[in-house]
Amino acid sequence: MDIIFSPDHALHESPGELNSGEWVPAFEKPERAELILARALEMNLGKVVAPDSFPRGAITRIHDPRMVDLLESAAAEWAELGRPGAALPFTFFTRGMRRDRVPQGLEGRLAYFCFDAGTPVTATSWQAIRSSADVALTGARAISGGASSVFSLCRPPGHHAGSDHYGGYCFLNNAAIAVQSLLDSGALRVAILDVDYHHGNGSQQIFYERDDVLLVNIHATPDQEYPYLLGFADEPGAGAGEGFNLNLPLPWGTEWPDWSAALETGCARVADYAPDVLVVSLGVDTYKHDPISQFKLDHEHFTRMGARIAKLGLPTLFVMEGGYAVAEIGINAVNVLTGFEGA
Ligand code: Q9C
Ligand code: ZN
Repeated sequence: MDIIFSPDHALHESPGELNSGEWVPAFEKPERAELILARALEMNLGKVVAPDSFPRGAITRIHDPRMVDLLESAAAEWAELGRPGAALPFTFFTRGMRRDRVPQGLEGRLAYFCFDAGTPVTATSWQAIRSSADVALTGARAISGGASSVFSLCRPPGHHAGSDHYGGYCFLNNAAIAVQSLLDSGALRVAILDVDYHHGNGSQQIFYERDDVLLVNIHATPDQEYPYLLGFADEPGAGAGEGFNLNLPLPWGTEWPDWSAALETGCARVADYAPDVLVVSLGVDTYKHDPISQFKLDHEHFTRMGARIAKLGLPTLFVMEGGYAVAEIGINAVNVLTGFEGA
């Protein structure tokens, strides 16, 4: 399968993050994408294709234009205020606070649109953020044009970003933007299978009231794990979307037998939905040695994951999300793709 990739991803590099109360090197780093690309080439997965540039309108089909504006200008505004480093909020929403008006100042807009302290906007981040969305959109265009499978090697990742909030190393929801473009190009129903270790809260919020997108999420239970405040089993969708959101939360320590049972449940739901296209939010932070995660999958399980997904027999767009065991990220991510192709 073709690999959509842009070297522009490297323009986003987090200066570090808070982890367990300490300032540490960022887990989400440029090396991740480079090592996945290197492994894909080593395994002859396919040819590398540069992304096309898509109009901003493809992004604002999903995201609040005010948030998109903020992502584009935050770093420059931050510098103008004489602040060092990257643009980060200091405060966040909680119960009882205003949600109906966006504050004027930069700090206030960051508080309004950003939901965690791990997602800094640096001077060159926007170009990487935009190119990551273009990588997803280029993959979607190839699928709409008849390709049976494509790998959009997105970085930064996207599934934590909602229509009007960003966080979790994610700025724009690349998978959701791709899904919308597939629908706008003629698909009637699209399913998202999110196998990242963390719940894809952004994707869920975006599609929660829609029946043209089925979202199946397999992830660590929010009782124990980030993003904590969404992703429980009792979130079936709402309104027209009721029955089109399926959360399959699992406890810390989950190994392949329980994880693959959830995959079976999720795949059965996808098959029942009979979508025109499947989009896989491909996180490999379920790996047993991931530094911020608590599942126990091993290399071979990623191959089996890909093979099970292939059995659905659907045109499939893989969109890269998380995975932080950097030395082995290439093996794990590409095992899913070769498992898919070998099935
Ligand atoms: N400082 C994705 O996998 N919490 N995002 C990390 C350590 C944020 C993960 C805790 C995890 C976000 C795309
Ligand atoms: Zn993750």
